[in-house]
Amino acid sequence: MSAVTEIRRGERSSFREESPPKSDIVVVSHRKDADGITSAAVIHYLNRGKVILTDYGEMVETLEKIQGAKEVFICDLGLNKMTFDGFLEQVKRLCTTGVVHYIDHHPIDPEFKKKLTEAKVDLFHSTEESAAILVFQKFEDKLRLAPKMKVLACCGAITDYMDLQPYAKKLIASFDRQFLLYESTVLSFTIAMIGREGITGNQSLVQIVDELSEKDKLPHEIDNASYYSQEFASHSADLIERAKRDGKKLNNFAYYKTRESSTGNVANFLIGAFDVPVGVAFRDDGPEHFEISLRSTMDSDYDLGKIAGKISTALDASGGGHSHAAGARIRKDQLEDFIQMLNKELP
Ligand SMILES: [Mn+2]
Repeated sequence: MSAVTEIRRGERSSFREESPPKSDIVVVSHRKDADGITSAAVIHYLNRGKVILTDYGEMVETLEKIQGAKEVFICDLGLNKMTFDGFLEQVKRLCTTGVVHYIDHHPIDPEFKKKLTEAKVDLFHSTEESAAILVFQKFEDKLRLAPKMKVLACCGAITDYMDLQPYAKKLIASFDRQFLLYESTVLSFTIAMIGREGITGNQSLVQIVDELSEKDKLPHEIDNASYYSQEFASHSADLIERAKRDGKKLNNFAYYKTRESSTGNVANFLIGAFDVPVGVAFRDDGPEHFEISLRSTMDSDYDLGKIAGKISTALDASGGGHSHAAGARIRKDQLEDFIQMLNKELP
């Protein structure tokens, strides 16, 4: 029996009988990547509330709009010095009417952790696994008979490069690896295409969450997924050429200014095109800012999250992330400084 048939035959857990959506349950998750989308889908599958997708910059504003919720799930949204105070204020407010669950895997300041616990936030945090895997782990008792949700959690881990972590590895080993790689790729390419085409971005991504959870689809069954994947693959092949032609190489990194929404992919292509350990993509974020993605090879010893944090602090900008994948947002006039400082940090 193929992996797909097995999943199709998998029983749905009975507690999730066709109940109407509950508007007092809200899931807020990371918009841009497959880990955030799959985290939201698994929560939505279990609770059928309202789904809101957001990004670090708008996270506090998003929380401000939630009123009177009984349960709020916040997933895959890391915190930093710039966002924490506003975030804490909002979760404290939300805790007066209900329960706030914060499920995340980005590095967190111990002081933030303490303050969230004091505010009675239900904290489920570990840097060891992807957010979708943490969501699955937290609710594993309820998800045992939901193989499609298992697939989604695996997709979150794979697309976040956390598929070799202990829990993810075990979950992934329970399916066919190639099948999971296909599903993950289709999902992340679909998300990238929707971001790129800007088809009322947020709304379409919320629809994807809906298809994956309420409509019980796998990533390859999402409307237009094959078209999106094929288009994105062709587009990626072109992009490798362009990055090679127009990118610039310094000692240990290469960089490129792009209009792509999936700056992470561009950064990865630069690594291969220039044979460097680190790739950096800059993208216009409005008329005054650049959004920056940094990626490194798995065997690189640089901690990009720390480096992005250090440079951003020096530039009074925001930035941070994981050791092999990080991001920052700077003013356009800081571009040269950013490149020079990065060059010093990557000897
Ligand atoms: Mn993540």
